[in-house]
Amino acid sequence: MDNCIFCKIIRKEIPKKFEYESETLVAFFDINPSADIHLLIVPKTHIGGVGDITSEHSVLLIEIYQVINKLVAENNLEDDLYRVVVNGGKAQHVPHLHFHLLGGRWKKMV
Ligand code: DGP
Repeated sequence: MDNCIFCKIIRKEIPKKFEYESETLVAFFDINPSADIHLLIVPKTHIGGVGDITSEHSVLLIEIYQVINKLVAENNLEDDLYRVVVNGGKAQHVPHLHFHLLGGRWKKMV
């Protein structure tokens, strides 16, 4: 998608340090963190949001949770507080499916 900010990040048109990258996914820190650790896990393929998920994405969804588990471990969150949040509808501001991994103390709602 030409004007999608996350597609631009994925295409590396906007410089961003990736904490994780595979053929299908990237993860990077949120620009406006809502918690001590606030990572975004983003599929490379443009899926608008939760409502656009189909059975074709079943493998991708498992990969997303595997990467979340990896990032939880890397950030020593197993025994700390962490949450995984996916916003939809008016709560979603970037219309490209993404998963928020929030660890440690919350500062505000995502
Ligand atoms: P949501 O409201 O669920 O769509 O969350 C979108 C999140 O994306 C929000 O927490 C801020 C973050 N975000 C938006 N633009 C950028 C960006 O250019 N870089 C980074 N790192 N995060 C961004």
